[in-house]
Amino acid sequence: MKLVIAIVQDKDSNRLSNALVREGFRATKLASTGGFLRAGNTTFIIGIEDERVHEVLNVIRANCKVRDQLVSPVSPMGSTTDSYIPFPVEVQVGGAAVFVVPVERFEHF
Ligand code: 2BA
Repeated sequence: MKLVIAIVQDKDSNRLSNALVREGFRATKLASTGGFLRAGNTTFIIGIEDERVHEVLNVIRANCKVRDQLVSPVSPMGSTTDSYIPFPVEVQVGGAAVFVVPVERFEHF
């Protein structure tokens, strides 16, 4: 068994949970915050048999979009603040950051 941990953008989270339910996967959604953008995102944890991992990954891939987002850096790169102008920079976010980890044991009472 594997645990799929998928961090997705909030904009994709409803569509992804609907698709997972429709395809018969069990999932838990956690509200999370990205360390870099400090914006809300959604973390899905999905316990799944090894042979179905690729199906879950396909559902995630099909329902999570890559988007460009503008970010204002929170602090200057150098040591002087006098001439600091916080130019927004564009970063590409998503579709999803996915970890697949082995599960030693699963009990469901
Ligand atoms: P954030 O940490 O808010 O990152 C949002 C986006 O900012 C990232 O998109 C990436 O394009 C950019 N970014 C992140 N750290 C950066 C840095 N040090 N320098 C330059 N650009 C940076 P994604 O890579 O698609 O990540 C989306 C969200 O997935 C992340 O939100 C974070 O919550 C999670 N994530 C991504 N990689 C992770 C990892 N290795 N471990 C844990 N969480 C991860």
